[in-house]
Amino acid sequence: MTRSIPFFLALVSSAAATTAPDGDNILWYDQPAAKWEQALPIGNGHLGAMVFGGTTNERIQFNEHTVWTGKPHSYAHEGAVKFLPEIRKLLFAGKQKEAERLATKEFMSVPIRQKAYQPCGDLLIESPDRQTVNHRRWLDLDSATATTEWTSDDVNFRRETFASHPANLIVTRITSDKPGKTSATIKLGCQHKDHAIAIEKPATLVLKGKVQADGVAFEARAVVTHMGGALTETADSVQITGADSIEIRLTAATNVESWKSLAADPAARVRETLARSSNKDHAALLDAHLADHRALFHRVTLDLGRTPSASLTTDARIAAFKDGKDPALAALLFQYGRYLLIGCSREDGQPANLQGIWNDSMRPPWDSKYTCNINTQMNYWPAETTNLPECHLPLFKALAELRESGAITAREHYGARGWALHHNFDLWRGTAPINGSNHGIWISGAPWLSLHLWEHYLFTGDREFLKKSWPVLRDCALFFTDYLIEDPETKQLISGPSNSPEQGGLVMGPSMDHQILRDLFKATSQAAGILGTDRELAAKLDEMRPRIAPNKIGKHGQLQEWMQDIDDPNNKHRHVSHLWAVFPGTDITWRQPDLFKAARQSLIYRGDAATGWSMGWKTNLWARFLDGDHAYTILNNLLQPIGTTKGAGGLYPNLFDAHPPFQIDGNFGATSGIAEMLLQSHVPVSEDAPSGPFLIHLLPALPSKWSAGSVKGLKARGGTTVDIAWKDGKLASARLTPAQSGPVNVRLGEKTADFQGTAGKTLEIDGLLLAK
Ligand code: FUC
Repeated sequence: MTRSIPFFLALVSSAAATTAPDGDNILWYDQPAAKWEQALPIGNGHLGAMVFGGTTNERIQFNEHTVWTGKPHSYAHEGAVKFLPEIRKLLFAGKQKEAERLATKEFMSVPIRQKAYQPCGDLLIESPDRQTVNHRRWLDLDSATATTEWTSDDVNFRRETFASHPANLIVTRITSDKPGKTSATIKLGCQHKDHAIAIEKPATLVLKGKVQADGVAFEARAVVTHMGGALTETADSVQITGADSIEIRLTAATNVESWKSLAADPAARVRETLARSSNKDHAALLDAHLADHRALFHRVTLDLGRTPSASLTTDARIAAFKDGKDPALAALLFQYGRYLLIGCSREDGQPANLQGIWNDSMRPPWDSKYTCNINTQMNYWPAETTNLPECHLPLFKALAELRESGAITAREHYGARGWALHHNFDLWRGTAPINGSNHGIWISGAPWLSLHLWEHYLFTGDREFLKKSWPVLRDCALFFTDYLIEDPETKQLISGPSNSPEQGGLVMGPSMDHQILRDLFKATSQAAGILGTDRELAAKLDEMRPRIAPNKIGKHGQLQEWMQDIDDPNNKHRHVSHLWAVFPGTDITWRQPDLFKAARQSLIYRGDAATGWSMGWKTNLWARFLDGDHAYTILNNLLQPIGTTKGAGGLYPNLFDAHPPFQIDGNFGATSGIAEMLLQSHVPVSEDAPSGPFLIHLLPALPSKWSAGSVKGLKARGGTTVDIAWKDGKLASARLTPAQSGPVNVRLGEKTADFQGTAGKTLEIDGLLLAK
């Protein structure tokens, strides 16, 4: 009970009313969560949980990353390739509907839909039904701990929950400021029909369940310990009365050995996990958790100024954000994205799905799978820029697996070498086109995701990583050397059948595909050079690249979304796919003023209001258009309570982003967007050297609302760590710590300056020096 003294003092000082807990990176509330979107997320990449923060009834809803419907399965449509020439012929002849009909019949995934991510169970903690006062609950992003406090019969209680990555446990501890006053009945619950709950001695709750008879089987175990008091085990609960403190250690596992096998033993896995920590006391578990989390979280700080509004409850802050008096809420949202990525994407875990790792629904929206015509990629946009490259690794592991399953799709659907991925994948690594031919046949899942490997290399300079990833990158490009087809009219190389997500139906030659492929071919050829390998392929890519249909400016001054000049300036569609070239791509930068202007015009036509992730994307785009105030306008629209603007996104009380409904990509899009407003590094110093060095562009899109502030620890391509401070809307100072010795090229406004950098040595630059 060594921690009970500071806890009691803290309570005394705040007992008068519910006041904000200490700290800048806090989400807090004065009511328990009534809905899931009010509960607070914790996670360790394998387990995720939503903490409701009740007093007499606590619910900790938990997930395990591999609890999915379905089982290992290849979704490729055998023999689909026979129909590819006819589908293309129909599209070239302008017979879109016929092409879609034929594709629906002969070209789609078997079955047509992929599988869904599922909830695992509930940890339920009932305390004696007494009157409670002084309730408050919070999530501290700095300690990755969800805490609930309340007073009952003059006893002050505290319940703290964290998800430890090193121990793979969710740990809950209940303490109070008076000895012998802590009592609780602890149970497990589960939504899956096929489940059983039992109690094993000593004081262990066991949940065994199956998603479907021949599919995923899971087991969760919660071990209860207590100091003082008495313990009773019933048929389905563990009861503690009159204790000084109670601790619960929960873990879960499945039979999923890999995407190809269900041979693992969930019972052995959970027992092994619990045994690994059995000799560690609570303090040791907590210390290991804090060290692990903080090693990642502490790398970046952002200060946009703090006002009295920052002490309001988080839901009240969201409601008031539009008043412009709470810049710290934008900083909190930024850090929340980093916190969530640490919580849902850790080495050896599954990548972050549409809801990260958090899901309470048996039928989650879009199956909470991996939609990769924007969403999965957006989840990883902040990984490199906000200094969390390790969190990118689960995606890379999935890519290596998709290379295998996608090779079958490449062969069966396209008669091509390499690998292909359409607009979704699931736990079973489905890669064939799903749902509907008009939007499911979209071919750029693999190249867009493969470019994340290249970006990781650009940021980290890790040559070993590039070497290891080479087969994925190489085979992805290889596919397109077989797949691209000459347009009979223009003689340019075009993509197709494909679509501009998710509108306009099945077409030949959507602009987005070509933009992605130009970046892919450039990256792959560069990577081959760096690794000294596959010279023939690199030469082929260099030869094909200039023949890919170029970006075109249309009659409305817009960047064309398709080969034909058919864009509707009134189209407000959430997808802004043809602007991929500007962000996250590099096909169009400020170095090509005409195309840059046309792309900007297209974004103006699309408007500002949008779904959650679409606003996330637009924030990044306006930052790349070097317009901080417009980026802020979008952020301001995103940072509103859900329901404020009909049909548009916003935030739930727990700061989860709303498509609506909850979809986590918008959170990551917002974090990435704020980083892009403060630092950009995608433009190489010389166009002849696309793999760097890059211009380190300081404060490229600083909004006038953030007149003073500082950011520390952002990353630029080339591996430079960047700290920036600004005042009166102008750079005050910057500290750049390069990872490699060599020139450091800094850009501020339209001025650039070159410095000589030494690896690991910080260069201090003041604003005046650069302004000259
Ligand atoms: C794409 C989007 C939808 C949604 C879904 C998960 O299909 O067009 O808006 O985000 O993914």
